[in-house]
Amino acid sequence: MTFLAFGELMLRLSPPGRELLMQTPKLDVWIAGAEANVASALARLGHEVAVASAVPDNDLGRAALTSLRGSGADTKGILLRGERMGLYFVTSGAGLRATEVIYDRAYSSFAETPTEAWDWDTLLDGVDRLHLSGITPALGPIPAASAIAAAEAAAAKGIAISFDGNWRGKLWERWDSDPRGILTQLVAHADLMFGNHRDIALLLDRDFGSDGEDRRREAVDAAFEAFPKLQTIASTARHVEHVDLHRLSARIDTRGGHAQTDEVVLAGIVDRIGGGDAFAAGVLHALRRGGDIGEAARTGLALAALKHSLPGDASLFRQSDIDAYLAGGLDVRR
Ligand code: KDG
Repeated sequence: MTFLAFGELMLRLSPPGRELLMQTPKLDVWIAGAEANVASALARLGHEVAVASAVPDNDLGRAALTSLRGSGADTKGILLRGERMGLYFVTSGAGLRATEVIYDRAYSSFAETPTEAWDWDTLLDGVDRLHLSGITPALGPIPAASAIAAAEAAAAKGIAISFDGNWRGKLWERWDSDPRGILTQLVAHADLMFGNHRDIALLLDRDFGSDGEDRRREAVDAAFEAFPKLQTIASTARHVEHVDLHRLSARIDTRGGHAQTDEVVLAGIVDRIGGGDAFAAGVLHALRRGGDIGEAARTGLALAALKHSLPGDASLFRQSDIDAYLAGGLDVRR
């Protein structure tokens, strides 16, 4: 195994089309969870990747495992335990109504798994990159301790760690949490972070003002100073013109330079959820192929842009789709 993603494997329930939860008679079901989304996207791009998670030993858990296996990801590190699958509901926006997320994941199998149940020696065997995000520690003190234990175990073995900020205020607010105190312990072990100047502001308790290239560089320089292991910080900038019309660009900063893509216009968006995970997967994919940060930024942006064309959380794309996207031309491919 090369990549290991640790996080909650979830079910996402969405009213079809633009319906509201309180109006719809049916729900579409998708497999979700930010870290699992990254893992399945990487697996579809041909990488060896495993997921460490926990699901209940019932048909919901088994359906999630079957779906994840379908992507090519290894699910041996997924514990069958506990009572419930973590759920979340997404109501797609329309017109001037924004997309809305409701979490229903308290007491899930993953959130209730004790820290000592994760056997990091076995889970990390053969792994050369552990992928974590800020969602696991937001779930409560036990998942937070587990994420820190995972990062410490990986660091002790010399395994590289990527960390996606994935700020989820609704989750941190549910308990007496200390996001900065916890997240800094994770970032301290990471060589690669996905996050923008707002994520960095939270980590460093500093205000870097609003968007802008100078602000961004000031923030990343401060992050590089605070976290000596950190070598690369990748992020997207999104401008929402309308729920169906966004502009997206990508940027990667290293200690010695940066790469910035042009902005792409995402018109007719089908589903934006999972775009950040697709970006992370695209960056990890390009770097693993030996690409430089320019290629990584373009590939991450391509995968993120392509994800917006699909319903559900997952990125189902192959290298040939990325190549076709980067070559431009939107006419029928025959
Ligand atoms: O990036 C998509 C995730 O937000 C989604 O899969 C659910 O993991 C999830 C979360 O906590 O928001």
